[in-house]
Amino acid sequence: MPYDFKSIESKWQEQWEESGLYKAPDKPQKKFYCLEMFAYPSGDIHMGHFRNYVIGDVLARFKMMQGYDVFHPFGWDAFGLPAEQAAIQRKVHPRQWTLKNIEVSRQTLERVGLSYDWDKEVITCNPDYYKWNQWIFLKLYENDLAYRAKSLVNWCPSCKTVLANEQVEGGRCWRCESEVTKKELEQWFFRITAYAERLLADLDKLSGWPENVKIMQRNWIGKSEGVELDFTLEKSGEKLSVFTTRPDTIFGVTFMSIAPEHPLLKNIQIPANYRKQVESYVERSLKKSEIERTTVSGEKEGVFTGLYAINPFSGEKVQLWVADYVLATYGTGIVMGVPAHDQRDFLFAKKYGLPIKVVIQPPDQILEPDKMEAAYEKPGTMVNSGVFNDLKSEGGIQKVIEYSAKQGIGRRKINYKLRDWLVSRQRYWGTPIPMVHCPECGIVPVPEDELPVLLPEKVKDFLPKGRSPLEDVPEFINTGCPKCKEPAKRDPDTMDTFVDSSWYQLRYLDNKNAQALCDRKKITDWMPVDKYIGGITHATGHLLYFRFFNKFFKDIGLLGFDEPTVELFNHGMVLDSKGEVMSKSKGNVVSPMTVIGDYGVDTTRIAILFAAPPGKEMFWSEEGLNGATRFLSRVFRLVEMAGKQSIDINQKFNLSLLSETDAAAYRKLNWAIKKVTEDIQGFEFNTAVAALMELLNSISELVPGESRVFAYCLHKVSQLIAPLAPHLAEEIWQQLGYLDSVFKSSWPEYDREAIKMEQVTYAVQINGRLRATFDAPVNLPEEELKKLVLAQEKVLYHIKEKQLLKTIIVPNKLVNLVVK
Ligand code: ANZ
Ligand code: ZN
Repeated sequence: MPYDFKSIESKWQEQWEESGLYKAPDKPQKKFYCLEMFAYPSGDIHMGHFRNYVIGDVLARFKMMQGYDVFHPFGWDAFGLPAEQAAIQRKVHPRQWTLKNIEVSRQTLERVGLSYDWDKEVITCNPDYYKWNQWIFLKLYENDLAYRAKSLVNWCPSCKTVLANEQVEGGRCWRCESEVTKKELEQWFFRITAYAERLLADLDKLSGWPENVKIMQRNWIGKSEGVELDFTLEKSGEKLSVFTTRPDTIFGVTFMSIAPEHPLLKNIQIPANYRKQVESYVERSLKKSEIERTTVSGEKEGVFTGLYAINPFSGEKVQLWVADYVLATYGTGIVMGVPAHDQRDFLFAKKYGLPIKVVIQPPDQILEPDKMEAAYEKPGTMVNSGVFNDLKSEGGIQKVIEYSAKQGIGRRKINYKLRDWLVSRQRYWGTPIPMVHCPECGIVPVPEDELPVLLPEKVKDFLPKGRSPLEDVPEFINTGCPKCKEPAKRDPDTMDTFVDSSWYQLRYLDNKNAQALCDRKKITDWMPVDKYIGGITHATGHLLYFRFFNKFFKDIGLLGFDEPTVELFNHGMVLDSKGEVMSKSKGNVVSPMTVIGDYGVDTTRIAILFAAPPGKEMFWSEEGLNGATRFLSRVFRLVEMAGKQSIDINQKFNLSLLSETDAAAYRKLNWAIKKVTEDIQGFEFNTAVAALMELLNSISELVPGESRVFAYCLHKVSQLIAPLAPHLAEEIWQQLGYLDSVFKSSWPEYDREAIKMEQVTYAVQINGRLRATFDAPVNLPEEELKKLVLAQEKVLYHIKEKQLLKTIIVPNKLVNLVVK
C-alpha cells in the first residue's frame, strides 16, 4: 500500500465525528431515512453484519452527496434469550453482559467509520426505552387489541420449561431429549388478526418491496374465502360446523374429522368401547409439532369415535373421526372429509377404508372411485348432488352458499392463517408487562404515569422453569391494586422481544423524549423510512409486526401514514470461498476486524462490494482483498501525480477541442458517472466498482503534463469513490486541494453531450442474404453487438432451430451470420 491506511482512517473518523458530519438537522429540507435492522449485542460483529452495515453506509453517504439530509441511526435489540443464557452459564447479570457487549460492538462499528449518528442510539433494555413498550401495551389493551387467553404450549416435563417450536425436535426436548407434552397456560396476545385485511391489502402499496417478501407475507396472512356449514351429531343433535372452501363438494362428504385438541371432544359422549382408543390417540397427537401434522406427504392418522354426523344437504349419516391433520386453531377445527376431491381426505379414506364418492366431474374423463389414484381437486361439473347437478364448480359454490344461508345452516366466512401474536414470555430478560392482577378487580392496567414498571435487578435464579422468574421476586410481584389499592400481584411475564423491534425506527428520531414515544412533528418530518435494509429471515415475523404497529399507531393518531417503510432491501449472505455458511463449528469464520486490521477498512469494503451485488450471496476470498488493494493504490498514485491544482469541477469540455485520448477519457468519465450513479441507486455496487476500475484504465493512458482532463478526472473519481471507500476518498480530496469534506461536495452529474453516441445502421446477412437491418451505437464492442443482433426479431426468425456456426463483423457496417 502506498499510503498508511491506519493513520488515514483514524484521522478522518475523528474529523467526521468532530465536524458532526453524521448529524441530521432537526428540520430536514430533503430527508432520507436510511435504516439497517438493529443488532443483537452478542459481542462479535461477523462478516454478514459488516456487509449489511457497509451496504447501508454506501447508500447513506451517497444520499448525503446528493444533497439529502440523511438520518442514519443505530441501536441494540438488547433483551432476549442469549443474555439470559450467558447469565446462567457464566454467572454474570444479563444487563452487565449486554451492556458490555454493546460497548465493545459500538467501538468496533466506530472503528470502521460507519456513518451513524451515535447520539440517536437506542438500547431496548434501558427503562427509557422499554417504558414505551409498556405504554404501547396499555394502548393496545385500551383498544381491545391486547387480551389474555389460554394457549397450549410445548412443555418439557423434565426441564420444567416451556419450549419454543424450534426447541422441539421430533417430539423431544432439544436439551434433555425427554418427550415433550402440551401444557395450557394463560398468555397475553396482541390481536394482529384484527389487522389481517389491511396488512394484506396494503401490500399492494409497497412497490419498493421485493416481490418474494410480499408473497411470503401474503401466504402467511393466508386469506381464504369459503363458508361454514353446520352438520349435526346424530342423537344428541350437537352442532358440528365445518369451514370449507369447496361447498360444491358437499354431496361427496363420506366422513368428518375433528382436531384432537378440540374442546368439543371433551363434551360429547363417546361410546364406552371407543373411549380408550380416542383418549390414547389424542394424547399421542398432542406431542407432534404442527409441521409434522400438516405436511401433505406425511402419514394421515386418526381414530373413529363411534359417533355419526348428519350431512345437512343430503341427510346422509357419516362417521366422525379424530384426526391430527385437522388443526384446532384453523377454521372451526372440524373438517368435512371429501376423499374424491381433497388429497388429504383421499389418503385418509384409503388408509381406513372409508367410502369415496365422486361429485365433481372433470371435463375430459369419467372418474371411477375404485380406479382413482389421487383426488381430483380441480373444478368441474357437479354430479350426484341432487338439485345442484350440472352446475359448474364456481357457480355451484355460490348456489350452495346461498342455499345454506337461506336454510340457516351456513354462512359465508373469510378465514386467515394468521394467528394472534402471543407476546408473553415466562422469562426474566424482557420488558415487564404493565398489568396487575387483583383478587377483587381482576386485571387492572398500571396507570400511565406510573410507567416504567422497572425490571428488578436482583433475581434468585434466571433458569427458566415454565413460570416467570419474576414470580419469585416479592418486591416486584407484590403491589397495590391501582383501582382498589388492596394488595395485588403484578403480571410476572415479560414481553416477546419482537415488541421492542416493532417501533424502534420512531424512537431513534426522539430517543431522549421523556414525555412521548416520539414527538409527532419529528415523525411527520422524517418518517416513513426511505430504505430499510436487512435479512430475508425477517420476511414474516418482524416485518409483519413492524407494519402492524405502524397501522395501530395510525389508528390512535400517533402518525398519519399506513406503512413504516417505502422500500425494503434484503442483503445476501456471506459464505466462505467454498460456498459454505460461516460458522464457529465449521471453523471457517473470517472476522471482519482481523481483515480490517491487515488491509484497512476501505480495502475490505471494496473487496466486499466488488465480490457480488448486495442482494446476492457473496463468497469470501483473500484474492478479492488483493484486487481491492491494487485498485485503491492505483487511485492514490494517480492522485499523487495530479498534485494540487485548482480546477473548476463544474466545467464541461467540448469533445471536438480535446485530443483523441483526452476525449476518450472524458467520455469514459461521464459514462462512469452515469453508471456509478445508477448502480448505487439500484443496489448494484459491484458494477459501480467495476466501472471505476475501467475508468482508471483510461485515465492511466493520459500523460499528466499534457492532458487537459487528467486532474479533472481524478477530482471526479474522488467523489465517485467516496461512498464506497470513504477514508481514501476524503484523503485524496484533501490532497487535491479541497478544504471541506468530500461528503459536503455535490454528487457529480454527467455531461450528456459526452455520452451521446453516434448511431450507425448495420445490415445483417444470414448465409449471404440480407435479412435485417438495425441501429446500434458507433464502435460498439463485438460482444455487445452480437447480443444485439441475436435479439433482433427478424434474425431470430431466420435462425430458429438452426445452429449458428460463424459470426463475421465488419465494424459499423455489417454482420454476417453463417447458420446450418
Ligand atoms: C372440504 C373440501 C373438499 C375441502 C375439497 C377442500 C377440497 P384453505 O384454502 O387453506 O383455507 N380445512 C378446513 N379447516 C381445517 C383445519 N382446521 N385443519 C385442516 N384442514 C382444514 O383450505 C380450506 C380447506 O382446508 C377446507 O375446505 C377444508 O377442506 C380444510 F374437495 O373442505 B375443504
Ligand atoms: Zn383491586
